[in-house]
Amino acid sequence: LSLESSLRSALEHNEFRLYYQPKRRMSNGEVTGMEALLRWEHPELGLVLPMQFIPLAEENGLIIPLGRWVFKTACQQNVTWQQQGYPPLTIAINLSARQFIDEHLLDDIKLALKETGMDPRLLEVEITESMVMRDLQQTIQILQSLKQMGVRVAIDDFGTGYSSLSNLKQFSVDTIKIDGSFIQDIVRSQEDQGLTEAIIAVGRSLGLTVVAEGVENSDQFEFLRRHFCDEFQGFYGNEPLTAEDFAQVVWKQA
Ligand code: G
Ligand code: G
Ligand code: MN
Ligand code: NA
Repeated sequence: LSLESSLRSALEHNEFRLYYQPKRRMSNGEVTGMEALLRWEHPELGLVLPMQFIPLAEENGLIIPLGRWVFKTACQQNVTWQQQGYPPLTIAINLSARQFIDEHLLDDIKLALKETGMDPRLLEVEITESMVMRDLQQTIQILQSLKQMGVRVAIDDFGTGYSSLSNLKQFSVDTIKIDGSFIQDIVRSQEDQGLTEAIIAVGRSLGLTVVAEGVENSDQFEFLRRHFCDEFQGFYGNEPLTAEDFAQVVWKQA
């Protein structure tokens, strides 16, 4: 049975899961929010990562109903945690290209917010640089509508695409996330150090929150902290966690 044919029935069979990775403030380690990361619990293959099925889901269109499931599940989890008395944290969801240009995107997000009663200001959507550069006028419209709804916007994998600084200013985004590929060798590579410092400077001058992704060790963390990166995400903080583990690890520790 091919991955593609079992992917089609995975949604009906309730095989998708969301994991939640904390984002932490560099200055004090406080959790500021989380990113929802999709996983497929395949009955035979076990946990399948998005890289193996998102491109397929984009091709066959399943990404649209799957995306709706992600919006709804993430919003519901956010509300549930607050009903359980945990502090309000932002939750970020990833959009892929086909979702971003889908004519029903805004309605789908509005519906998820309405059905769950989630505060829109706690929702952030992550889009990549390459997605925003396709059609600038359309991008500006979509981002303005999200802003009007109160939803935050992050540019994901920042530094790997080609958005110009003037575009970034026009988009009125809230956050840029430095791609993990810059962080990986940051301790040894002067080039990656320079690029990372430049991205942080861009973010600061535009008044954006700058988040470093893929931070795995204390040397990487220290470099970023010394250079005034705002927040970080990565195994050095936490790996992506199930909802149950998130509550245990983040709120109930010591
Ligand atoms: O969790 P992981 O590092 O394997 O994610 C790999 C890629 O999959 C990332 O680029 C991420 O943006 C994407 N991704 C993760 N969850 C979702 C999701 O719910 N929807 C979409 N469209 N992409 C996702
Ligand atoms: O493209 P995007 O940033 O949405 O994807 C984030 C991906 O990075 C997720 O698949 C997540 O599982 C993965 N990830 C999270 N923390 C780390 C880390 O510290 N190191 C590495 N290599 N990957 C990470
Ligand atoms: Mn992301
Ligand atoms: Na990324």
